[in-house]
Amino acid sequence: MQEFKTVEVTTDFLVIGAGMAGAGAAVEGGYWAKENNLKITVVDKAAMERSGAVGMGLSAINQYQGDNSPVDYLSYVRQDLMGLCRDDLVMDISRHVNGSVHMFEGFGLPIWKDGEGNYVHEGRWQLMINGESYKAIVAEAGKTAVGIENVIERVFVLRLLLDKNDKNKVAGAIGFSVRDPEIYVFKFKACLACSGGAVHVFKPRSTGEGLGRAWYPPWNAGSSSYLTTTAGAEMTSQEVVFIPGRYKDAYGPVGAWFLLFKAAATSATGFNYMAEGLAEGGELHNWPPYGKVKPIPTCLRNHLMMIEMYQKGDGPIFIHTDKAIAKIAEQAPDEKAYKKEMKKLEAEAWEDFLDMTISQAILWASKDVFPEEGPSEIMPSEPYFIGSHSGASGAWCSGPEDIQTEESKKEYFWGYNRMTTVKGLFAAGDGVGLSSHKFSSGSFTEGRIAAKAAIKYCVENPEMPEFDSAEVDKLKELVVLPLKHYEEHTAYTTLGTTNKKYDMPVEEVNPNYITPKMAIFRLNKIMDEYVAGWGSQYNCSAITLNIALDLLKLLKEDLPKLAARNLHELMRCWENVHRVQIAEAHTRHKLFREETRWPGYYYRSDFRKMDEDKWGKVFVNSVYDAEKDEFTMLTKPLIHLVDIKEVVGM
Ligand code: SFD
Ligand code: AMP
Repeated sequence: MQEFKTVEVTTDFLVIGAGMAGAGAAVEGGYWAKENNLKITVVDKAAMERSGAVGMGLSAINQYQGDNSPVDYLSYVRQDLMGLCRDDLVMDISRHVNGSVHMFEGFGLPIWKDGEGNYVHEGRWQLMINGESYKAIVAEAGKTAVGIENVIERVFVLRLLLDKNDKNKVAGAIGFSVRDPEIYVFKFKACLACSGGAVHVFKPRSTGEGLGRAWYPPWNAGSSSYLTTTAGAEMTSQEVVFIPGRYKDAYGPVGAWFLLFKAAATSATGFNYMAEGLAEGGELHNWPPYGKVKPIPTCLRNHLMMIEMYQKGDGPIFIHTDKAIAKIAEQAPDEKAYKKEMKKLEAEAWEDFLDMTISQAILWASKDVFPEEGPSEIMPSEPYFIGSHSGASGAWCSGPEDIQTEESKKEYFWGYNRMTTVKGLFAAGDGVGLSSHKFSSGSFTEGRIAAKAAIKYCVENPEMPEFDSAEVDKLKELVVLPLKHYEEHTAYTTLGTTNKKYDMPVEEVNPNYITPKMAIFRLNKIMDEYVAGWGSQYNCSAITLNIALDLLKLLKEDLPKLAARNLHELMRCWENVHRVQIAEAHTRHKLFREETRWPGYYYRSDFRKMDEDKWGKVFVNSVYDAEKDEFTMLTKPLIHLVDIKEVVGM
């Protein structure tokens, strides 16, 4: 096996993941680090310019407050999550997010403007952008703020290292280059886990030639969650997945269609399930008070769609793009204006996907779909773990001090904003639980908030912690083990193409090792069939969840046998290790919360209703002991900072 050299990086503050939250952390942290003469380093497994969820671009900024107050935003978020969010975290982002959006514009991001120069809104909180280069623009600002020499790209961070004298404090991290035979050992006072959410834990709907296509990026493999969980940080709401309703097969987002174009969706035979769900005696009345709020919570919108598809068998669901476009164009005063408007709408329809989900535009083109002429199919996707959109999973973090009540301060504040329960370990973006609906702009904002607090932590805790070098030596061997497995055992491979070195056929089947592709298939099958994926129509029970835990245990026993043909596959191996951790945490959380709180995200078939008395005022949290490989489940109280008396009305 090729020799690996060790690269040691000593810094004050390490940002792990240079996505939207990481870029925000770089911009803000770069400033405060300079002020305090500290060093900040940013590391990403990809190239920052196009890394993370926004790599392909976006067509909207989903969180902009405008003149709305943080309480307005909180009321929306709380309702969307069926009552369960952290008021302090949500309002904290809300009060700072306008500043981030104005920064984006300053960096050069084109935001749509109307004739009077005002931003064009998609919905109440969302702004339309020409966002194909959104990530490149934001990344450039982040790189400039920290200095290009402090950005390390194409290094996968595998695990955090704890202080040898204080096991509740971070001291470093270990990773490896995905391009060169190099192991990276980072030493720092504080770090920020902002390595995105988790995709491909559940089986994707895409198969065959489209396999791997998902709404959220497949390269977000649960690293934020893995890094914080295995460092011993308390995690929250790992049971809350996000299932977006998306255009079938290419997963094009629906927001612009529902909010900007005001399209309606119906079942195959034309049943307007949203309108009928709201009407007297409709399904939404079975989920008080959240069935009656506006907008209807995301999970309930899914729930109505799922009833049509799975209970009534009246699928597929159609989104009537043609009717929506016609309704807008009809308002044109004359034939000439109508034609012009149609051209504009057609261009906007295509741009929405070309800016954000190019494959959807390609699929439309290849299937001869003309959105102005006919409807498209939409359907609920597989579940994702994403703390920044309409899910809630992530680390249990300290909130800001200044907006707590006396009661909430005892539970929600421990010294530094966005610090996890492990000293020096901060989180942001998809990595933070219960601070949902922050999207790209709010993730950037949360990265700024966390970085500022982390620099304060470095100033107030100036001593560099020490990790155990014997542990690092062991980890260094572990990191490259999959390459060793492959080299040692590849000759036993029985199927497939030819291995040039050994002149032997190679593919997946080998009695001595498991390839990353086979490992992910196995994980996906377990999660889909027993933990409420689309294959089980999103149903699970204590019985299926316990079967899953048994199967995950067996899978975990096989993970040390992962094999990698090259550095890229080495990353794929460790990504799967990260995914399996969140899969188990999720299954345990789901088992613990004995109710169906988010119908449309998942159903506990043994507890079909929301149980407000038992579960309506608590968050489900967990702590993982990496040495014992044991989870401890617990609850934390839901404390409201403000009363929102009236739901927004039907
Ligand atoms: O329409 C490691 N999102 C949308 N947000 C919006 O504001 N508007 C939209 O229009 C949005 N839509 C949307 C969105 C996402 C996607 C994929 C589509 C459409 C198709 C959501 C936002 O993108 C999302 O909320 C934020 O990007 C979250 O930010 P953050 O920082 O938590 O995650 P990231 O940007 O993916 O970055 C993660 C980074 O970590 C790196 N990484 N680095 C080192 N070691 C490891 N082990 C690592 N693991 C991961 C990644 O490379 C990446 O750089 S719509 O559908 O709602
Ligand atoms: P999406 O494209 O589904 O990710 O949605 C983008 C934004 O629009 C998010 O803020 C969603 O919560 C919101 N959204 C999408 N569809 C609807 C809808 N039918 N009603 C209200 N809000 C929606």
